[in-house]
Amino acid sequence: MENVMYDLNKMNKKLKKYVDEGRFIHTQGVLYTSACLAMIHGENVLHAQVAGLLHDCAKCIPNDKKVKMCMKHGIEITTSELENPFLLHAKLGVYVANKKYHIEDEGILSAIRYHTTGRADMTLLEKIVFVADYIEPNRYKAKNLAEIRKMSFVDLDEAVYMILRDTLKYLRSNPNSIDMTTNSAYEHYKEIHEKKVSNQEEN
Ligand code: DGI
Ligand code: FE
Ligand code: FE
Repeated sequence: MENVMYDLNKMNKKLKKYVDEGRFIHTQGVLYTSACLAMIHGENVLHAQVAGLLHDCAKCIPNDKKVKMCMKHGIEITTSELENPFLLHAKLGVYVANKKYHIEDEGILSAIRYHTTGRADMTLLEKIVFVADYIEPNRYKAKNLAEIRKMSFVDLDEAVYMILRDTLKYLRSNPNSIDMTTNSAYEHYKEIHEKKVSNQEEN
């Protein structure tokens, strides 16, 4: 599917109608940041732009409608998703990107699917969108942002580790809300981080 052409301009115009202004500005930031990360880490730049642009395409659907749409279209809802229906915008984003924006590429769809929780052993495109979502220029609230931004262009796995570590720290006040996928993603990237640290200590 390498040769499929995507009309970013057309998708942009459509997306603008379905998300609020702040979300639209954020998705532009994720599109450009994903493109930059794709350039430096060797991913298909257009695929990174499409995934970045559409990653939050289901974000502005009201939460009760998110749940209803998932039930209607046979999308499984976990306990933590039922408690925090905003999490469903990732799974529902796959459905909307496929049905409304005609995206069929599995790599782009899985980058949308895992952009919120991450997962263990992500593909390069999944990691790029996951990281771009966190570091894009319009974000300003997260801790350690300058350090994580710099790391994203040096060691992507380490940047994923730092983001998951800080996200779980932030979510710690309500541990029941943490999705299993987020936890297993953290365990995976923590292990990679720790191996790196012990290798450095040996040398
Ligand atoms: O949609 P965005 O706001 O651009 O970003 P996102 O889809 O990455 O969502 C970010 C929020 O998701 C952030 O507040 C942390 C939260 N999050 C990530 N993993 C989990 C989670 N929230 C809960 N409750 N459980 C999780 O496992
Ligand atoms: Fe999101
Ligand atoms: Fe986002």
